[in-house]
Amino acid sequence: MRTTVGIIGAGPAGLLLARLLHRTGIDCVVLESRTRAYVERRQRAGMLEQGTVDVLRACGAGARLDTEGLVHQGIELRFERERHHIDFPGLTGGRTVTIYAQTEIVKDLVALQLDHGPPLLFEAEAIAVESPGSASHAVRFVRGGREQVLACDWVVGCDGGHGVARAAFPAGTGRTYAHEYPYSWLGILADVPPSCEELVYARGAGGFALHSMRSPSVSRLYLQVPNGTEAGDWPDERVWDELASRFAVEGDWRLERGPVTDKSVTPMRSWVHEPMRHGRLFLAGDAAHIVPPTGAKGLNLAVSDVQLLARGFAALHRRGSTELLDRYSELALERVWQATRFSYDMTRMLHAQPDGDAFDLRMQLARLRRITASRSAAAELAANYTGLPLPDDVAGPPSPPGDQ
Ligand code: FAS
Ligand code: PHB
Repeated sequence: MRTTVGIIGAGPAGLLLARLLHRTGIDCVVLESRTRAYVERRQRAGMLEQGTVDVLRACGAGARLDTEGLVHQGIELRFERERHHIDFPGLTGGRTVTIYAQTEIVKDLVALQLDHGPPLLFEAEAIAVESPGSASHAVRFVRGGREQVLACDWVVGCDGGHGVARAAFPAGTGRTYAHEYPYSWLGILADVPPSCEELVYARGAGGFALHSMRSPSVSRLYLQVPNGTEAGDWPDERVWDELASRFAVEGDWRLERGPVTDKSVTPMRSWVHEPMRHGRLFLAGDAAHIVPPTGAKGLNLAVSDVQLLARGFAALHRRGSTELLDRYSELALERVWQATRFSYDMTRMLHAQPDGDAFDLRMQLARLRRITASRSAAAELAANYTGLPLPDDVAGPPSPPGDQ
């Protein structure tokens, strides 16, 4: 097989990149190791920045998002039994966020691609990226028990936190920065209407809790738990009891309980690989960076990476200019480090530190009080949460040559 851009991974990064390249008239092929059913039901993110909504709409993947997405005007911070609303449009000049599950984004992009997009091969596991520094590449992959080769001019590793693309960086050409958090998240999906209009981030006496949702009838909730926790250690009633105590406030707010349909534990880490390019091999999304989900940045960073990359390929395709591709790693890492910092700050501010003492808690409460009392501090949180704008000259998807 031969193509221009070989893409490894059909998560949000790989699928959106294929969509944007296709609309620009650039050939590509996506290799995905899992089945379609698996990638379409893998529970992950749910909070979309304004910029993510804009690019999905602009590339023709916004129909269901527009009808089923839940647009939110802010979030609630909850601590010391008090409720504090952070008004995003008021603090950012009109920006909002949208709840629309990553599973649904993946379903929308897979359907578009299989309908009239470039090749998307499921159960095709990439095993190696060859000669990343040379003028032409090969991705060796296994499908149907047979080893095959995808020859391509460029390779983009959108293969997540445990992918193979990164391994193709010759020794000494890459460097990683990492921070492990001394706690994890236990997440549940429950068939019960959400007990709040918008997301609630709580620093309860027992630690962090988050009330999110997937639809008017499905709630998504998270609890801070010690590392090493198994989902089986937490029977449903124990989860609901602990959530209720961490969300407890003055007044008559009540946490509605219901059947738990999914329960999983996610470790928390911040991790960045630099650079995000070696020769004709690029990394995008979780293949290059992982953030704790407290700032809701994982999916959104993956989207902004491929927006930058698609613009770079469009400039090469149209004007023969590699200028934007040459700036990709620098521009993407600028955003990655800001999102990594914001996610770190949110995580440190809202989670009980296992080795923490009364002073640590006082520091967290003082930080929360500053944000809920000062317009400028609240505006800083709102700006980061709704998504820092991309540099003007690369904002938005590349416009298609003609509507496709
Ligand atoms: P993905 O990991 O989504 O996709 C990579 C794809 O590459 C996968 O489909 C994988 O099967 C495929 N692949 C891997 N190796 C391959 C190979 N050798 N050959 C072919 N294909 C290969 N973010 C939030 O904002 N909120 C959350 O609540 C949240 N929860 C999360 C929970 C978990 C368990 C994880 C891991 C992440 C979570 N995230 C969350 C972050 C998440 O949303 C990621 O940022 C997002 O999935 C990144 O998208 P991709 O970069 O496309 O990587
Ligand atoms: C989610 O809805 O899954 C979600 C939302 C916001 C976060 C993390 C997860 O910060």
